[in-house]
Amino acid sequence: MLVIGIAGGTGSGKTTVVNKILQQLNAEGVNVLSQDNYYHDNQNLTLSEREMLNYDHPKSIDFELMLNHVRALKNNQAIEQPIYSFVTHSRSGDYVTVEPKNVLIVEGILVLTNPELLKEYNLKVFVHADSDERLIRRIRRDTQERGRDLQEVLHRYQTTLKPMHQEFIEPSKNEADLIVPNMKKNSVAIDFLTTVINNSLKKTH
Ligand code: UZR
Ligand code: MG
Repeated sequence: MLVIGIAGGTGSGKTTVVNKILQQLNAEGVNVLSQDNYYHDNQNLTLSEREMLNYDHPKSIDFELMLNHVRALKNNQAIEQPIYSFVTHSRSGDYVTVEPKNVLIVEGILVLTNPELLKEYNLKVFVHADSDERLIRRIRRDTQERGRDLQEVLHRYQTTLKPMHQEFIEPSKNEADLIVPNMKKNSVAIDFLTTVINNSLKKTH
């Protein structure tokens, strides 16, 4: 199995890059494990307490579970993945069964920050977009899709997202084998990526 880690700041367009890769590869053979489903479950806290938490620090992620799942899939075992809700900031209590496939993409802002997880990847990718671009995208997404208001988004960006980005996410770029620009058209970079993936699939299978 080929395991690919794809990180990048909030609003850098990781999901878009992953979707473009899926379009070019045989999507049947690819699993995507999103960090979004591996936030710690804070059911002991109230909703307003959970809204106050820092979701951009590595400690907010259940890396132990994520690592177990990556290793299980590599050992050809299916996993029960928790489903997480951004609305309630907690696990929904439902699970999806994920069967092992030839390619595993692990995607999320912090997936290149965990030393144990880094050892599991065959290819490490960092998606780059300038911070003003990322802020614009984040404002659009949070106001249009996540029901947050502008003041709330700006406050969170300034007090949490930006410092966490500088402390943890940006330095993890150093771990990357490949930096994919995602400011405008990046079809050449995507072609490189899918070629690398296809070549290593040919080699290992
Ligand atoms: P991307 N996040 C939530 O908003 N709620 C949660 O319960 C868990 C995570 C957000 C988190 C982070 N920040 O910046 C973002 N906040 O998900 C990362 N607030 O996702 O890479 O798609 O931007
Ligand atoms: Mg995303």
